[in-house]
Amino acid sequence: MPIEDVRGLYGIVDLAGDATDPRPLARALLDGGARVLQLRMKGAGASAMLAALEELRPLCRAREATLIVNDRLDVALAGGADGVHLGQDDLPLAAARRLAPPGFLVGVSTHGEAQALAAADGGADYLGFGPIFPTRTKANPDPVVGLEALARVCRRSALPVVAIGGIEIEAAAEVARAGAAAAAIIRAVNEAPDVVAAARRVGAAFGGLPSLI
Ligand code: TZP
Ligand code: MG
Repeated sequence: MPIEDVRGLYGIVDLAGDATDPRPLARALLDGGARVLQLRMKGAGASAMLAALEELRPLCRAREATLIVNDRLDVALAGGADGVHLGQDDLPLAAARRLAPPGFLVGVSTHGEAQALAAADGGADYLGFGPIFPTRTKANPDPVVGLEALARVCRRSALPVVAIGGIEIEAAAEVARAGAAAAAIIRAVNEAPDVVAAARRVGAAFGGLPSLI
């Protein structure tokens, strides 16, 4: 995918249980305008992740959306995803680059300016940055970084920055004004009564907004 596709809502298909069908949520996020989907299955084994990835790949291909796998480069490569999203405790970026083919996207979660700049220097394709606000979705989250740190990282990095953590629909415009390319949101979108409408509102918050930075 072109890196510019990391824009607006970065949808996360967050599956709590191994047996959950990922397609209804994925379809709703795509219908709501998400151009990127990440498969996130904390605690799941590789075969359950691969099975979910097999379901998601045709949906994303049909919409020309980018498909990223959280944490697991092996699953991402085996399942024909477009990229992987690595946390600070996952495979290091340099090692992932050695294994991944040219053009394969590698995003890195960062939780402070030093980590963000290190990931950019190390050749990440995009930066995750957060948690911007308090979140209950992630177990043991890093300390909240806030909007000002987000704005500083966006100013200092030439890479797209994907803001994450506790972002409400109403806060998406502030996140966009801070300079983020996209907002990765789990609870406020995936648990909204109307997921498609919630996703659309996030995309609209990023559309045509002049950066104040
Ligand atoms: N990484 C940092 S915060 C977070 C992740 C995966 C959870 C984001 O979920 P929510 O529900 O949008 O706070
Ligand atoms: Mg991770």
